[in-house]
Amino acid sequence: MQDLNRRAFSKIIGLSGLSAFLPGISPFLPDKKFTKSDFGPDFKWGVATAAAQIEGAWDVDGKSPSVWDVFSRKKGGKKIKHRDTPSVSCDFYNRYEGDLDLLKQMNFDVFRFSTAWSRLLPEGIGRVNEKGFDFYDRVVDACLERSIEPWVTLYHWDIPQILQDKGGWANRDVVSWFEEYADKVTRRLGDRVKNWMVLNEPTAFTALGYLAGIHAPGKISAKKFLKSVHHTTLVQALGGKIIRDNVSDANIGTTISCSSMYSKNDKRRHVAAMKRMDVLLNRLYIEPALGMGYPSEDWRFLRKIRRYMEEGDEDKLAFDFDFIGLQNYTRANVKHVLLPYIWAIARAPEKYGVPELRITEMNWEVYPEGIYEVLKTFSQYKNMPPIIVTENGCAFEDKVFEDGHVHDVKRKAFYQEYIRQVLRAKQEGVDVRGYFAWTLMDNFEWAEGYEPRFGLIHVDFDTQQRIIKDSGLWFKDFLAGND
Ligand code: GCO
Repeated sequence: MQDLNRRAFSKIIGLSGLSAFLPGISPFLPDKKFTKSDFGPDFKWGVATAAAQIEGAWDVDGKSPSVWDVFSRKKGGKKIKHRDTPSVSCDFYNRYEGDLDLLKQMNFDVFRFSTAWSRLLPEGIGRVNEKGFDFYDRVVDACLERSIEPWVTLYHWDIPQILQDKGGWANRDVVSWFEEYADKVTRRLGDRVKNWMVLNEPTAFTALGYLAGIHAPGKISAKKFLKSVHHTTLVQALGGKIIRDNVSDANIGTTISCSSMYSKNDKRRHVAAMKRMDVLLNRLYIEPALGMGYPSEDWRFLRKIRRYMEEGDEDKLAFDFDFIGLQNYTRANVKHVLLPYIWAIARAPEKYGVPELRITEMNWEVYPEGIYEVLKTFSQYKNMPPIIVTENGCAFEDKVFEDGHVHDVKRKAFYQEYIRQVLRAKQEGVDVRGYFAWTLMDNFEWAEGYEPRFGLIHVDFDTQQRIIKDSGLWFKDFLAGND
């Protein structure tokens, strides 16, 4: 497990509760035309980003190091591809106005971004860094001036290192640390920001950070993993309550990564492995939030979480969210392996015959039906709130052509086909109310550094020059109603 990188782990992670066996290969290119108006006038179209991936300015204006600033420098930087760090990244901290202009040029009306805890409360708790708050005030105002709705994620994986030094998510105190942070951010921005997400993909930062050890803080410990899961689940619900208390007319959600699930074949051990993986990838955070408790019947290891629960905790896991953000990239084809705790791994797409054309830079299969499948599956939960697709996108190698453009044919086709599948789910009655592309511009892709490019905008990291890619130009036309 230790030497798995995220691309490899994404074969484990990445992926929703449908069990089926390898179906035929789906067409990559769309076979039916659709338009923006098919989604209705109130459907939200946005792009998503995260502070640690775009801002840079890692030590500027009073910001303290986040867990990613430190993790990316550990062991001479060898935890991150090409020893990249998030120090400068897209320099969004200084360039946000121009970047929001580009977002507007592509005709999006939502900008999803996260606030960096270590910029706002450099000691994690206590003292407030006014310069940090000024920055987010300016970003929010710059959105509103351009008629862009700001959608804010409170936590996108970047806990202050100072709190990590005290155990981070594995220390129960994180619940009160987060409470203070969330309270301060929502009081300050809540007069102008009405759309909030508590957490980004908790499975990723708990499992990759504490079980696989490939993301910050890079630990491998079952105990720490289970504790971090429980504390994160408490925070997920508590964060919702804080927003409800502090922000009038708030639209409150949280985001969950999800993938449709397949097993290698119908042998019992592979099907059981797929069910465990389904718990980890899809069910672990949504079910407690919906008042169903932890899904430990299909992954018995989770029963140990009881050891870390205090009296009354059971009643603190649920929250009545206004929406759930689902984030989908690929599917999981799972088999049983001798990997402790989970005893399962998602197979590399080439192992089950996926052609190269349909495999992204992250080694993820392009599987558009998967987004339809997860939307259908999640919508079957009792009491499931409306859904927003808060992330969907892909990394392919890009180049700037002689004509100065980035002709990213595969990315454009990817978006067309996935969005068509979102429409299919919507037309079959799934209450999906928005779609946010991942992501605005090429950025720091965690342990993969700057190599995989996910942006609708190409960034030259030497000059900070931006070019809207053909995929971004397609959105521009589509969202103008011209395509
Ligand atoms: C996630 C994160 C993003 C990633 C994106 C591509 O979903 O993992 O929200 O930060 O960059 O998913 O891997």
